[in-house]
Amino acid sequence: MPASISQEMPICHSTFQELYDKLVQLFHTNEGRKDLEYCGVSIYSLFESTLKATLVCQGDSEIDLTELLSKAKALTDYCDEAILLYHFKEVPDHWRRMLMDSGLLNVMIQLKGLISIRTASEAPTDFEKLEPKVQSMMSELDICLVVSGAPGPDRRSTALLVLDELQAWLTAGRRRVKERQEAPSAKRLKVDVGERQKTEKEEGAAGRLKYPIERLTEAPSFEWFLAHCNQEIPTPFILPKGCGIIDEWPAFKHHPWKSTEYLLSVAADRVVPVEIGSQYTDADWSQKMMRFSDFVQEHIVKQEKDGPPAYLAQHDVFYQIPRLERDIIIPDYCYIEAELNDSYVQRTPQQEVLKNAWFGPKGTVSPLHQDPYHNLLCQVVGSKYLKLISHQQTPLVYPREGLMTNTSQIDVEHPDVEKFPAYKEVHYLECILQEGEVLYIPPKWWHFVKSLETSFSVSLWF
Ligand SMILES: O=C(O)CCC(=O)C(=O)O
Repeated sequence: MPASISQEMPICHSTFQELYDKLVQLFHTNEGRKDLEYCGVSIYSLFESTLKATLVCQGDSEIDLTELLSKAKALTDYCDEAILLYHFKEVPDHWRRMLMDSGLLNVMIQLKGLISIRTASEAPTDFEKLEPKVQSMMSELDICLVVSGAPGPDRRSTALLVLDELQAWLTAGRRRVKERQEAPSAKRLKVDVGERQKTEKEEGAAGRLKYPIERLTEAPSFEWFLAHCNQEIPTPFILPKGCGIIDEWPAFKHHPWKSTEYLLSVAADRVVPVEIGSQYTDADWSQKMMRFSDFVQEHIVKQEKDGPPAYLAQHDVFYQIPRLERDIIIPDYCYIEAELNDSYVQRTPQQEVLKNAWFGPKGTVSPLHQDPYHNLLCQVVGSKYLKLISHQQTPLVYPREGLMTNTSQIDVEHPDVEKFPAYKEVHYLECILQEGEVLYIPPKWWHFVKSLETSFSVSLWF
């Protein structure tokens, strides 16, 4: 992670200049972009000539900048089209590289435009004028980052630095505007994501569970955990709050994920993939890229009752927003290197721990499915109900055919036992995973998950 230019210092107009200089440095020679020639001579020359013209352009001519911007935009649009022609695993590197570089060039031109608006950004009106420009610049770059995967030397670190600094600039600007608008006594209380629904929480429900998953009283030793995972059929268990596994995560302390104010200060203007619909097995389910602040305002703070639920699900938000990665600490258990067997047939790519965020309002559902890895599901905010079924009983849960064989046909909340009679015989385990707890889910165990209130969890697959 590159060092932050601004750290906690007041953010001013010089942020734009520093980021622009960083991009000039990145594109300083064409060493790192020889392979862009594979995109064809016309695209490659359009990129190189636009870059050259950007570097020499004085920035005070709006016409020049508008023309340059439309060329950079044409390049990103062209790359998007080219990428769509391939299956996502087969997109040639040069198209992903060109998309990332054109996205960065696009930012460079817009930064030049911002630098030339010689306003004192301390004034709220100036900030309000620049805010939408910075927001749209960030959205465009974020989409290039997510779609391209940011290949190429220093591209990812540079794009993340730009996004992080612009986010800090916006957050600081908004704080200043708010401070000016509100007398200290009139300051609104911040809305904590988990707080509002506490009364609705299914108090005591844990006691009513029929087949509860075992809750350990303390963290087991590393050796015990390894031996447990190496069993032919390891069983799930819960590591309690306070046992020291995740209690020290900054996400519970000085960077509280419970606080929408904190989350927005880190990621308000980032664009993230959000699932829309009751569950991914439904016909009307879809995914869309959404500004994080819109997702939080519409689906977490307001908890829109009308319309389909939205879920930021199974997304490696930590790769996209490394500042959030600093809020978690991967437990040592994830590095045990358990033995492969019939249910654990493959390790994660490069044996890395696969981290995913699951953030959504009350009522999000992950339908009954199985995953190939050991999993520590860490509950950071709110609580979730989970039903687990061992893979030995796979025939009783009627896996789907085709591309979704890891997903059951059973609607756990309303099982159709006429159509799926064997499901009546299934033995299951269940739990309400509370804030601060960690659930171990063994490989291939079927699991159904429903949030009981606003919830933010992190799954760690290993
Ligand atoms: O929390 C959820 O909604 C699903 C979690 C999950 O499926 C997993 O961790 O593998």
